[in-house]
Amino acid sequence: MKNFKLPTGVYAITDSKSGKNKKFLEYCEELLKGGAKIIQYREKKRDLKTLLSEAKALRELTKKYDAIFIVNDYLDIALLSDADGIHIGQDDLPIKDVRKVLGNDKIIGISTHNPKEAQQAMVDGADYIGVGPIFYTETKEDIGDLVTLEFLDFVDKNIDLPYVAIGGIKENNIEQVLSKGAKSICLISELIGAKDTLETTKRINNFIINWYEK
Ligand code: 3NM
Repeated sequence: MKNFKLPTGVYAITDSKSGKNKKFLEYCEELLKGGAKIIQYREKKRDLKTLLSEAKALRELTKKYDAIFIVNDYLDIALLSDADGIHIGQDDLPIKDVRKVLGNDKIIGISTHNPKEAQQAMVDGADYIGVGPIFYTETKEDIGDLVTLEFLDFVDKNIDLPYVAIGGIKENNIEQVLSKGAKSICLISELIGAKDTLETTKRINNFIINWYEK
């Protein structure tokens, strides 16, 4: 997508594990009410029919809140749910092929973990990149080495693409991430695992926005 910009603030990602007993659409609505302007549907252990029906339901909800809707990994689910785009990993289909299927009006994001991957994402025509894991996290399995704030600093200074900082980011360490210039910040367990997802999202989202309006 031409000139795509990630919204400044919380980049929300769904995660039933962090949500424990919370109902999927209820916590998604709290994330959106709390101010998240982008939400990624990311569930690893679901059959395809459930993935599609949840993705379609979240597509409808995001329309109500005027938020961007991204699907993790599944190209078929992204197409069938009319998502705004897809987020893929390094081991997924190549960006050039995904672009052939989705066209130029959709958003393609890719997770990156080192300068080479970030530079390659630019060459391949990604619309944004994920930068992580910055800190230790138990939310994602097989996370690999932490990229630390050093890689975030590199991306901010050298990569001409919007990026989302991710991995182990909490209310008590978010300033370290903001200090590097990150404007789009993903917190999964901190928000979905919070007692009050709506209030926590609102507080953190406003904190990020205010940081850049200072
Ligand atoms: N991707 P939390 S880290 C989904 O580094 C995901 O690419 C990562 O969850 C990456 O905010 C991660 O609970 C999990 O730490 C982030």
